[in-house]
Amino acid sequence: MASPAKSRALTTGGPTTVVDTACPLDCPDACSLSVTVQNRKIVKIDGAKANPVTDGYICAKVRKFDQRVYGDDRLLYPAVRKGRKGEGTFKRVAWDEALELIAERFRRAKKEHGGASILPYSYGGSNGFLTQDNLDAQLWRRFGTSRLERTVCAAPTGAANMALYGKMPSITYQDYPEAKLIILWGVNPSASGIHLIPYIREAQKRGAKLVVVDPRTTPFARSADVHLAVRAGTDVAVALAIHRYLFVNGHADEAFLREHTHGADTLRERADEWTMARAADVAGVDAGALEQAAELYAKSSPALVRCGWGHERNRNGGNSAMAILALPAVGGKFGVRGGGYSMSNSTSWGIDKTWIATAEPDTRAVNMNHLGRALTEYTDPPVDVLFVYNANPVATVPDQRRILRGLEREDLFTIVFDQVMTDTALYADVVLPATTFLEAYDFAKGYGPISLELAKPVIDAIGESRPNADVFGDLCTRLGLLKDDEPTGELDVMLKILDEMPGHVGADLRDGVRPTPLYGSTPIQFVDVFPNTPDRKVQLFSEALDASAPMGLYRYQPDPATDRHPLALISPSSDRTISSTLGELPRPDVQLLMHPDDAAARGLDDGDLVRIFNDLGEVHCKLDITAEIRPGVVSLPKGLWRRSTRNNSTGTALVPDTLTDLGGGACFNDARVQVASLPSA
Ligand SMILES: Nc1nc2c(c(=O)[nH]1)N[C@H]1C(S)=C(S)[C@@H](COP(=O)(O)OP(=O)(O)OC[C@H]3O[C@@H](n4cnc5c(=O)[nH]c(N)nc54)[C@H](O)[C@@H]3O)O[C@H]1N2
Ligand SMILES: Nc1nc2c(c(=O)[nH]1)N[C@H]1C(S)=C(S)[C@@H](COP(=O)(O)OP(=O)(O)OC[C@H]3O[C@@H](n4cnc5c(=O)[nH]c(N)nc54)[C@H](O)[C@@H]3O)O[C@H]1N2
Ligand code: SF4
Ligand SMILES: [Mo]
Repeated sequence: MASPAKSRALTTGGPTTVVDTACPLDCPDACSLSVTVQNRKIVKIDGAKANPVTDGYICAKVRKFDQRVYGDDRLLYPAVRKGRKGEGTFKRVAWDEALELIAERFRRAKKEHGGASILPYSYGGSNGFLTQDNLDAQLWRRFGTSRLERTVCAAPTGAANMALYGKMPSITYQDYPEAKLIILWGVNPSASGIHLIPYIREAQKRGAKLVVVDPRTTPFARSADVHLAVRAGTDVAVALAIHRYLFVNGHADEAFLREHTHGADTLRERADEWTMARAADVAGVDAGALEQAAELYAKSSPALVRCGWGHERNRNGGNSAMAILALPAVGGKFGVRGGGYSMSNSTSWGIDKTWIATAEPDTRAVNMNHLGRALTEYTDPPVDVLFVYNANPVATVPDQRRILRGLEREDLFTIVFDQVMTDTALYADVVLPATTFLEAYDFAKGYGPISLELAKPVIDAIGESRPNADVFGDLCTRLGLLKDDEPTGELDVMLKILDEMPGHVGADLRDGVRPTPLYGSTPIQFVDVFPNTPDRKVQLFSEALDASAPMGLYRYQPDPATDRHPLALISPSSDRTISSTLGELPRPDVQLLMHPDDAAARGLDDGDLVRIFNDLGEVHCKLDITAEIRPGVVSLPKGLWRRSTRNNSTGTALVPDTLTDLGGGACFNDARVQVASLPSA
């Protein structure tokens, strides 16, 4: 059995060492890091030059990651609940006792209601191949627990990319300077992937035009040639109007459509209703500006569209991604460096997880966006045991109040395995302390560039924290789920993964910390890489998807706003957290961004305390009145912890748990709210 004290490659050789590693957090960049350690303590976290894309500099968030490593919220020991659920009082116990208790509850749940009454809950955006989907997967699969559909992010864009192109690798950061036109669609690299900034600036310096589609005036929107400040959730109309423009004005690449695509006629028909005037009206933008964007797209080559995630987080998210990603096929933009589409390359390594030996059983599947529902309503079987790791759902998943009601259930046994005492961990029956990426190994995935790097421990594990593979290996062993020759912990799993990586990748990673490109150079779409569809053609239409979307493919579902709740609340990435990670650190007052017209209509002043509310919940915070957000839309940062507002409630408390049209994704930006001044107490 793996022991917590397992020896690992440590920083030795004098009181000050500089250790190279990489950042695995959920950010497309995957920076190489250089960490200074003095007397076994981290004193500085900085960028390293090993990764040419991240070029030696890092974000302010990770510079202060040591505040998480050594912070007051860090979990140091396993512990079991003493007080009420949510109160946060725990009693320290030994690992052995905690894991025995968990194993016992697993056995009991299986006996009473079957394995599916156990719900494992993880997203793992900030986790590489070593801290997710190996021994944890073995545990869930072999014990026969419920399955989890990981849909909180990228499900709609992923479904669209899969349907159209079979997830063909997309344009990487390095090729942006080749583009003559860049469209940033629902993406804000200034917060969410800062190493893309210099590549876009370089393209602009070389004369590229820039179009930004975003309800907010992001830093790039300020320097854009066209900024379409759309109403949240209307992108499908805007993209279809551009398609119509291409078709009607003879700019569609008919030869490419004939040779390389199926279904263009249906797309053409469905786009036809979206005249510039109609789309502009629905999206709340100027028809002239929309036409200018379409014309720029028609006439520029190489033209690159970056399909972000901001436009996917609503009822139309799947169709929005379909229409955006279909643009380069209709416009004939592939086949040149810098032309085509650019999005997450998180599946572009061509790595199938051969190290997971057991196939997924056919047990009940739970959509992770329905956690609250699962905990409060599911009966066949009920959720008796919830095991949360690599996620903080109280802060990050729709319908916060319902999730809290579920977590308060006395008959629910909740395990939270995390680095810090998160909003979710406060409700645990057992908390288990996890190592951070500075205390364990992982493979950091660059999904902007396509790279893999080895993240390695730079200090000893803090307290009694342990890496995921050790803990899941230990649980598997206790439950008798592993065969004699199978890996049981972090180091042997790492070696196994290295062995099973394809081609040169494993060898390169063994060599140490440096980004491993998976292609000879950065791939050009339709030259180096092609759709991974059965006949290598683009599937612009699919009957099956058409039947699965509530109103069909390339269709727009109207805005859910009502007279009582007329404002769209969005919650994009901020420069303070990665999702909710680092949200425990002190921060200035949280502010709701609101346009001056909306504030005036409500008699609100800058700095006022306000309540943001709908039928699901309410949030109290300060108001920031700014023309940087369009009228009708208000914004709170994503990933807030409950303590960071005035009433212990955050943006997700206002988010319905409805699902996107394709992919079953979260509709964070379909929150419709009203805002009023908060009467002072
Ligand atoms: N600093 C930081 N970096 C991060 C993260 C983080 O939390 N913090 N998270 C990481 C993760 S998990 C992800 S998925 C990515 C996300 O990175 P992005 O793709 O940048 O996604 P978001 O931050 O959700 O939103 C991007 C933009 O979409 C806009 N937007 C909102 N609704 C709409 C809409 O309906 N249409 C359009 N066109 N735009 C809209 C927002 O105003 C915002 O400027 O970033 C990653 N990087
Ligand atoms: N309102 C709103 N909410 C959103 C979004 C939005 O746009 N608006 N966007 C969503 C998006 S894009 C995403 S990706 C999700 C992400 O949501 P989550 O998956 O919940 O991501 P995090 O909040 O980063 O939480 C990850 C947790 O895993 C822990 N952790 C990290 N590494 C390890 C490890 O090795 N072992 C263990 N045991 N634990 C570890 C961290 O400490 C952290 O508490 O949030 C979503 N939430
Ligand atoms: S979060 Fe992104 S920018 Fe920051 S260090 Fe990690 S990879 Fe680099
Ligand atoms: Mo995400």
